[in-house]
Amino acid sequence: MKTFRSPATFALVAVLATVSGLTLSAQDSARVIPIVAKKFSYSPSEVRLKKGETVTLLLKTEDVAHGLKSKDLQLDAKIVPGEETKVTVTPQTAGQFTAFCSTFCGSGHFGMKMTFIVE
Ligand SMILES: [Cu+2]
Repeated sequence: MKTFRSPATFALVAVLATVSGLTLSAQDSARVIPIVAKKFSYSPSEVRLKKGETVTLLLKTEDVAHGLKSKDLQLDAKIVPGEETKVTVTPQTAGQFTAFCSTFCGSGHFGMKMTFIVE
């Protein structure tokens, strides 16, 4: 179909092939879901996942240190002010799971939770 007429064209195609290869590998990496913690809730408060799909949770806090823990999802993260915490989750079971704050953060701490729905 296409013929390479000059070495320059060939070099350009080679570069483009390399760049698209990099793009492909970036697309292979996990879907990123940002979650912001703030006394005493998470935003969003509900996240939908797919069974077997690996996702990266990008966790941030707007105030004090929090945590995010769910035994069912094998999730146990610390969320520290001024930092982004990345955790990878691959749900193995469909269902609805609650994740709790695992770092004491004040009067509402024990009610601080969010829901993961695995489809
Ligand atoms: Cu807390």
